[in-house]
Amino acid sequence: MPLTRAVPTLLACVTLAVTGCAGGTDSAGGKSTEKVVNLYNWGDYMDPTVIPAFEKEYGMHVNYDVYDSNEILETKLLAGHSTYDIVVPSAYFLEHEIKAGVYRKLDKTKLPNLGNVDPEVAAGLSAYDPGNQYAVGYMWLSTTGIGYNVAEIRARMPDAPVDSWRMFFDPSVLARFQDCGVAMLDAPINVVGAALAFLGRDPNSESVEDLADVEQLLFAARPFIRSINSAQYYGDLANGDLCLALGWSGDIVLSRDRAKEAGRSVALAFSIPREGTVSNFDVLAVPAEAAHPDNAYLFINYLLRPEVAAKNTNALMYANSVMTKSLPFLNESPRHDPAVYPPPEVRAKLVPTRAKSPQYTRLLMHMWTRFKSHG
Ligand code: N2P
Repeated sequence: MPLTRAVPTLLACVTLAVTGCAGGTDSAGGKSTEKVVNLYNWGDYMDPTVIPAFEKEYGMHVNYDVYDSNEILETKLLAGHSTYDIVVPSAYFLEHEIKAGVYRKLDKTKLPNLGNVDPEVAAGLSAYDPGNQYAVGYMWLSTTGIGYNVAEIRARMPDAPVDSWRMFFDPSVLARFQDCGVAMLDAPINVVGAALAFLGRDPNSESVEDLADVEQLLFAARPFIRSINSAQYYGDLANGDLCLALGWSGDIVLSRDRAKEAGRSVALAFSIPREGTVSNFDVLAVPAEAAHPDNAYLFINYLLRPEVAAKNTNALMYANSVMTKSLPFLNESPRHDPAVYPPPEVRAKLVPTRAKSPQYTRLLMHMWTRFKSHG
């Protein structure tokens, strides 16, 4: 919604500039003094009370526009002329985007709460952003795993291997769930990472042979898959419209809890497969062309307050980057949920998704387009 809300404000200020507008554009640096932050984020990826509380405290207006894939975000950033002040890429896309020059180096003097980010998280992020110069951790852990409707799966296969990628990559298993609805993320790097984990290969492999083997698995699964998306599947699981999804931890765990709270008969579960899986690390970054960088810093700094970071984890079921300091503010459920904070033996099986080369990405995207359209 919100980008469209930004446009009238900007236009109004340009029109009023002659007569004096509270906002307006500083012709020297292209920086605007308007009290606006244009945030471009994943859908369902911020507690709904966080933005109004920030707006009230600072007298700012936050426009929240959404996307549902790193590929969409990257295409916009590389095309230039985006109007965003803050974006939320996954670290494995950030690395390439930094090299492409789309981000502004952070002015850390404007981010006094940076010290709240756990050193372990900042160190993990520095593998993608050396020296932590361009990005701040937002959610440090999302895993790609299996979301399922317990009763529907059990009814079709009492001994279904719900903790194994065989659920998707063994067609004799997957075929049993076709009628109750199967979905997969539209996130090629994560889906391929999952398939490589199933094959016992390196989930970050860029080998052409590995990709060919994954392609075979995906094409064999395709006839049984009803939808490929990253923003609808979790609502569909909660409504009972799907019974199995290859998806992201927080979205599935949240749907599970919402269905329970609403007293629906749908009981959902999330599992991290025993073959291992990929994890993602999502960050906050300021595009080089942002018109309101100082407002962006103010909002990023606000998100790094331990109580605010905890609100986001409580609402989203993803572990935040203010890991230790936000713990006292967490609800029981994310704090003790192994899907949100996996125990050490499960964490040992998580492989952080690494940046992919442009050559490999081209091959992968070709394969993915064919996979999606394959009947
Ligand atoms: C939120 C999706 C979060 C992205 N709906 C996980 N990397």
